[in-house]
Amino acid sequence: MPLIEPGDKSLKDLAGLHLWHGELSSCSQRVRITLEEKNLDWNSHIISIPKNEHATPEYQAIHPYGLVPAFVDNGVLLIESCDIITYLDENYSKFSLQPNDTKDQITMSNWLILADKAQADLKLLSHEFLFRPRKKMSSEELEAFSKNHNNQTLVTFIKEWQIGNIFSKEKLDDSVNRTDVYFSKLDTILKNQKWIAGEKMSLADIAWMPNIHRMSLMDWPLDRYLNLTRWFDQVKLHSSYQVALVNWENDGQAEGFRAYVKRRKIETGIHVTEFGSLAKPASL
Ligand SMILES: N[C@@H](CCC(=O)N[C@@H](CS)C(=O)NCC(=O)O)C(=O)O
Repeated sequence: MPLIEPGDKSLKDLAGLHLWHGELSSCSQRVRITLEEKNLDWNSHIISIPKNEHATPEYQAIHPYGLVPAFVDNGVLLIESCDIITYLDENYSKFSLQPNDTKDQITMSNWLILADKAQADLKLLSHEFLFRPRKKMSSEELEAFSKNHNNQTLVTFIKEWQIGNIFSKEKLDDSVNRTDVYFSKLDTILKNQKWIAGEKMSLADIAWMPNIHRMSLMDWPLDRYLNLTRWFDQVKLHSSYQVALVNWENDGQAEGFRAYVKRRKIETGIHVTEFGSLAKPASL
């Protein structure tokens, strides 16, 4: 895992664990869940994405791509959520989140890589099916964001999202299809074991919790995957899911998302189940 040389040199003097994170950010959620599972004390620095706090020069001197999360352990900066949770497990060995068996360890590593790959689809689907009610940026605000944020991939994405009323059907179909493939693969694995990498909860489960949670908010038909649904029910019983993910949502936020998803479907017919493989019956 590459160590990042921070633009903000004062980070090197920070003692303890520090996390720059967004309340709803899935990548932040997996780091918070790991910190909670490992019972570690940490310092919280909220970066509000809706308020574009990730576009400030100060934050971009911490995270070179202006994304959340960023993490500092006693002056050492780390980015990339799956790298951070792996680092935490390797360096804070109490309450290990790794399977004991080598085959299961490989499964865990593979699902961490896939969680990272799934991020672009999670982002597109979340911005389409959940985040549209966020206040639209004025042309001046969009211009300022484009000028201030150094991450051109993010700027292009945000412009496309802000300017249009809906992403292209092709993009939405592709993201739905890839997500459905991941969920179906997880469902198959979970047919014969309790957790993604064996009989013990591991980093692989933590990496995928935010994704399934996010899709449940957008009314993704999780009942198509019976074993994954059973897994999610067992996740919900873990206090780390409640403390580090659900409790960071504002009061009524989940209900607000669900109401929006329902209203949009009634008013416009637009709903995630109208796209890609979800538009077909589960058996086809
Ligand atoms: N691969 C990175 C992805 C980081 C990322 O994309 N973070 C999102 C939140 S989960 C973000 O900062 N988005 C900014 C935005 O949507 O404007 C990781 O796992 O940490």
